[in-house]
Order: sequence, then structure tokens, then C-alpha cells
Amino acid sequence: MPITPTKKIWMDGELVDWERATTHVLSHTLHYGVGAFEGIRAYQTAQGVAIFRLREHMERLQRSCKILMIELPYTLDELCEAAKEIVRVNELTEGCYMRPLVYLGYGEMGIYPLNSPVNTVIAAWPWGSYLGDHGVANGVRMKISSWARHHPNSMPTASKTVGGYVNSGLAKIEAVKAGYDEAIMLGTDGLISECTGENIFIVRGGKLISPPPSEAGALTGITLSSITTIAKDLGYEVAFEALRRDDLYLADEAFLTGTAAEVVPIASVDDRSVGEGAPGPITRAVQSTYFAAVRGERPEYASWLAHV
Ligand code: PPE
Repeated sequence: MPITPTKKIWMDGELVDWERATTHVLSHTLHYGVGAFEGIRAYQTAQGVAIFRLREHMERLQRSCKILMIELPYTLDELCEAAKEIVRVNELTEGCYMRPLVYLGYGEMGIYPLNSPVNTVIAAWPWGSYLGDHGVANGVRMKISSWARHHPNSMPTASKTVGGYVNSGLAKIEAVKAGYDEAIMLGTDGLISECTGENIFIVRGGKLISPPPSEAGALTGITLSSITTIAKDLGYEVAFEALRRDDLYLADEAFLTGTAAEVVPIASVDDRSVGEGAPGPITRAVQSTYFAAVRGERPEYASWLAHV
């Protein structure tokens, strides 16, 4: 999806002009992929623009860095303040997508990463629905990928590691080239893990089921956690259980969750329609509550919003 440039990018404590926010071609992360990132959204609310679950995202960035042994030179408060500042200076009053990235810069070549300088950036720009407005409204067509999700002893799946997304990229290419919207990835054990940049839920007998993120080698999604809370508050049962591809083919409803994608119904999996092939009532209920929560229309979820 194209990027719409804004004015400034936060780079190591400085506000740098968008077009000058560049880095050396011999930066370590560009060659070896050791780095961590986040995806965060801010939304317009009646009280001004607010960043959704900012602290949780920055805490996950800290955890990603801890796993990679990257020493993040900023505190949680400093990262949150920087995120708010970049929304303010770019006057993104209608909301935006934000991309914090911690990467290893210019200094050394060679696989050992820990002697390279640590660089931290946060960019923000207006970004529409990741899987398209049509997908959000009508559901997306999914394909189970031939690429297995990383085994946790090959790539730490709890860390949003830059290089880990090669696996997602390969699955996404395969799905898009075959005419689908997005891929579902199985773990090396053959169980459902997650999508290339989203978690997955099914609905069966009125109950929401998602693979347990840690065992399934999936990222512990913040949207997944928000949807879990919302679904329980709406009176639905939510369980984290191992799922097989048959469970997707036979689900009453299914949807995916992620910051960029938000909450997107799944219309079909491997050309088998999910339920009626149109977004089901429970998907609709959690999706509309989620969109109301991020826009500050649900006081019970006000603590999820960080006003800039
Ligand atoms: N799994 C993966 C692999 C993943 O990348 C994301 C977020 C999620 C699950 C959902 O996590 P959360 O956003 O906390 O609910 N993917 C980010 C990057 C997407 C991209 O394509 O780039 C995102 O949604 O911002």
C-alpha cells in the first residue's frame, strides 16, 4: 500500500524532514534483518486524535528488543511521548498509522549484531484499510500457505523482528499471485498459526476460538487482546485452542485482527465459503464495537486511548 508522506519523522530524538529521513546502505539491519518494529494506529475521536493502546505497543517493542538483545536507548515514557509528538507535529488530526522501528545502523559488517549503533525512528502517515474497504465490509478470500510459519526455535515469534517478515512476504506473494487477498499460515506442526500480519479467529456454535498465540508461534496481537475483551463484554465465550484447517473450512464465521488490517471478515478459505460467505453476526458485532472503541465512542474502553 502506498505511503502518503507527512512532514517529519522522529529519528533518535530529533524531528527530521520526511525526505531527509534516510540511512546508510551499509546499515546492519538492511543486510541481516536484526531489528524490531511496531504498527500502531491513531484515530480521530470527539476529544481529538488518540493513539490506540500506545503503551502496550511500546511495551511489545521493548520485549521484541529484549529477545534480540538490542538495547533500546529510550524508556517507555520517552517512546510514548515521541509517538504523540510525531502525530502532533504532522497535524494528523484525522488519525494515522505509525511505524516505530529499531534498527542497527552503520558501523560494522558481519553477522554479530551487537556492536552496531542502535537507531530508533517513528514515522506516521494517513493509511487506509490494509486489506481494502471492500474486504472490511464484505470479507476477504484467504488461502492456506505452503510456507510454514517459523518454528519458535528458528525465529522468535513473540518478537516483531524485521527479518521474520521474509516468511510473511513469501506467503503473501504466493496468496496474491494465486488471486487471494491474504494467506493463512500453519505452524511446522500443521496447526493454524496466524496470517502474514494478522491473527485469526473462528466462530463455532456462538463461541470465538483463536489459536493460543505462544504455542501456535503467532504474535500476541494487541487487536486480538482488544477483541477478546470486547467479545467477552458482549457476552460471547472466547477460547484459545489449537485449530486445524478443517476447523476453518467448517467454521460458522471467521475473521482476522491486526492494527493495520483492523477487524476483517473472512469470506472463504481455499475457495470454501465460511458460513454463508458473507460477514456473520458475531463478526459484525465485534467489528463494529472495535471501530466504536478506537474512535472513543465507548467510555468503557477509554483507557485504551492515549490522547495526543
Ligand atoms: N501477527 C503478525 C505476524 C503481525 O505482524 C501482526 C501485526 C499481528 C499478528 C497483529 O498484531 P496487532 O497489530 O498487535 O493486533 N502486524 C503489523 C504490521 C502489518 C504489516 O503488514 O506491516 C500491523 O498490523 O501493524
